[in-house]
Amino acid sequence: MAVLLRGTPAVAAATAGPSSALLATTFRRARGGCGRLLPAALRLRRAFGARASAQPLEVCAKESITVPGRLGDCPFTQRVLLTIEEKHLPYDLKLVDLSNKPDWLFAINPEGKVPIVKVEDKWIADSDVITKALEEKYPEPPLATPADKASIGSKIFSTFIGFLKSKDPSDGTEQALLDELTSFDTYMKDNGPFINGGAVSTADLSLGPKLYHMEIALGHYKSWSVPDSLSHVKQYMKSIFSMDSFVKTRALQEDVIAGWRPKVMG
Ligand SMILES: N[C@@H](CCC(=O)N[C@@H](CS)C(=O)NCC(=O)O)C(=O)O
Repeated sequence: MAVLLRGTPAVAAATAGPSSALLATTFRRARGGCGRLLPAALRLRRAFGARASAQPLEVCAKESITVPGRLGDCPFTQRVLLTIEEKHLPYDLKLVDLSNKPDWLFAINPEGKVPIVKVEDKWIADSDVITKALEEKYPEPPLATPADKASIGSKIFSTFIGFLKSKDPSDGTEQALLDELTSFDTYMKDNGPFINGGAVSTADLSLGPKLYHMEIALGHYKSWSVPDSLSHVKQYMKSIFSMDSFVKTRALQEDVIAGWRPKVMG
């Protein structure tokens, strides 16, 4: 089963709590600003961008397992949605029940995974490939992270999963995660507030959802949280998690918890 969500722009999601963000009314992103006065160059760029993307992008995404008709808990999908939101592009979400995958899903992605986005009449799978394609087709505002910084923080997700799945408190998985977070903390102290300095870029949009999953899953399953000594990591998470685009596209905590359960139990 799939649920197609189209709707009018809504500002409610930016201020609403986690349980009401991205419900079935809010999926077409407003273009341009919100009544703010923009510099001429930015107005032109946005006007051009809006023309280039008159048709909403179609995005296939995981459906919530706790609230039908709502966006689910896939960090790769959130990364893609954050990119689309930060580029001010309109989009329609097609929610897919991953526990009962429809045939059409395999027709557009034989792997049967989401996210999948239709760019120039072609379905593209995998968040890496999708975000690169979006950057090429919609270069404004530029979001690419320079190559020498693109892998900053990239081992945090795998070490988080290792620790989450671990049943032996002395197997070193917690320390492996702490080592990655400590190295990220040192980097952010010298280079922040974002990975590429002052402006958010693709590396942040990829890492942010993964840190969100880490916080919720480790908090729930291991009563663990990022140590206060890693203050730059904590500040970074706070900044990313409070971005309007993040609030609008984040998963419900219940979905994140339910989504990781098989890995914890397995
Ligand atoms: N490398 C892919 C991973 C996508 C992925 O694993 N998606 C999960 C949901 S978060 C999925 O569709 N799982 C369905 C399945 O594995 O059958 C990406 O970056 O887009």
